[in-house]
Amino acid sequence: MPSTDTLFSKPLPQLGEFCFDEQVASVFPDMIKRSVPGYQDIVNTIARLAARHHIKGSNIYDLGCSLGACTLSMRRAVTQEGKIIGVDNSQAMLERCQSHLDAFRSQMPVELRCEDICSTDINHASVIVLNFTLQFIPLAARQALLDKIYQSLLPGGIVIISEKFQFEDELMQENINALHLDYKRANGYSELEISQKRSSLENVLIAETKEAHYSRLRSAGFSHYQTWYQCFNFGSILAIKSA
Ligand code: GEK
Repeated sequence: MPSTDTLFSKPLPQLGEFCFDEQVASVFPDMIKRSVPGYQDIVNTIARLAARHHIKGSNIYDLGCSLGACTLSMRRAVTQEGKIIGVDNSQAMLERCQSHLDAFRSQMPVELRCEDICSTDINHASVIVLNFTLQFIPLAARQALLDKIYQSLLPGGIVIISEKFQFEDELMQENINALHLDYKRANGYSELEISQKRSSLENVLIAETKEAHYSRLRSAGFSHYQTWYQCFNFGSILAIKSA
């Protein structure tokens, strides 16, 4: 049974910056399911996209793999020869990820790397996944990361970028954000939990508009991209490198 996320349920006098430590890793499946609308559908569809676009013998990258939800679902879905590389800079996440991987048998090799995704080597890739990871990368480093991703993709390869979105229109921002807060309340989070988590994430999770993501993808070299999923202020973009 996954543990319930109660990390922000008591008043915390010293509210530090959110980080992916052992405490967060231990409740992560519950936290992400109750906070991100559509998370499970996105993970399931990423596996289908990977199965459809993987090129035989090439690498699949899960950047910011956390406990390996996408790695595990892609490992089940992709049947031809290849390799999955999961990268995360949280050792606590990767230790749990490895035990999840060990719990199931598979022909598909998986390598886990405890590295910063901005400096990790990416090569011979046909599928690269950033499932709610880019939002934690410093703004100034995002273009270089997308440039590296474009360069390392084989023709016909894909990148999937799932993110929390910001909206330029203030009224829409307010209203769509309200829908997300209701989603969290409906999933059992109290006002205290919601507000303490928001403060702790303030300078850590930097959301951008879809237009900012599209513009970055264009600058990197992509000419085919589309948001394939959106629920409230959370969504996922698919970009394809021309064959
Ligand atoms: C999932 N994809 O379940 N380098 C490597 N990892 C990083 C970095 C970095 N610079 N910055 C943050 N991370 C997963 C969910 S969670 C999303 C991804 C969330 C890692 C961080 O340690 C964490 O594991 C992950 O990115 C973000 O499909 O918590 O909302």
